[in-house]
Amino acid sequence: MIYDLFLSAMNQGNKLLVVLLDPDKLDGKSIVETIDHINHSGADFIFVGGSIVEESVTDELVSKIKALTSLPIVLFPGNYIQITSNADAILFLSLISGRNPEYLINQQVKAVPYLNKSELEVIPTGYILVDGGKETAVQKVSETKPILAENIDEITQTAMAGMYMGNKLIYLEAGSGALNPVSAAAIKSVKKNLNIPLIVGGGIRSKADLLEAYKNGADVVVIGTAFEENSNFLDKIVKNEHIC
Ligand code: 1GP
Repeated sequence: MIYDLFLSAMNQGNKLLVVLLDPDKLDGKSIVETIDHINHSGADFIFVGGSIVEESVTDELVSKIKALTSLPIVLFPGNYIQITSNADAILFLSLISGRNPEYLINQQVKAVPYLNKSELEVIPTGYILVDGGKETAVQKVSETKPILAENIDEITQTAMAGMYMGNKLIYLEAGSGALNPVSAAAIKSVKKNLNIPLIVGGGIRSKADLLEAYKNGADVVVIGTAFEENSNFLDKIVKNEHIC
């Protein structure tokens, strides 16, 4: 099971690296070359998803990726129509930093017929958008406000509420292409209060950012934009260098 990989990594202090592929941003890029880079990057998972992607695009893309890698493929959908049974698992997201019922329960209900037709492993995930210095796609599409970066208590309490509601992962998100990643203080405070794995993503653009997120308590770090802009970005990141 995919979730067990997250859990046992957390329990063993093993840090995990995820490359996020947004089907919307892959236009014109060679999938073969992209996946080849990922296969050699030390990444542990591939997440696929984006805020504005159409149904058939994800389905086709995931099939292609599957043929090119043995890494687990996890859906990170911006919308239920992106659900495809070709992947291994799905982050079943609730946007718990927001107050829009569409992304707290309605999308989830609409997802069920798709999930019923698939064998996807469903991983309940509390998704928390923190202000990363600019308006991001998630914010626009979900019509929700991120939590202000300095509101560490609110971020922490939201993460804990997400855990108490039964989520198995918490995803602290500054938004794709964020100017500022989630702060050290926020990651540390959330980590201290959680007993489930913590994913951190958004605006992580250097090896120093990555190591910093791990050091502060991220169990899993997601890299999207930095890899999209430079597919060599992860080449020098060796697995055992992850842990500080
Ligand atoms: C976005 O957390 C991911 O949902 C990755 O963000 O594209 O900024 O790396 P970046």
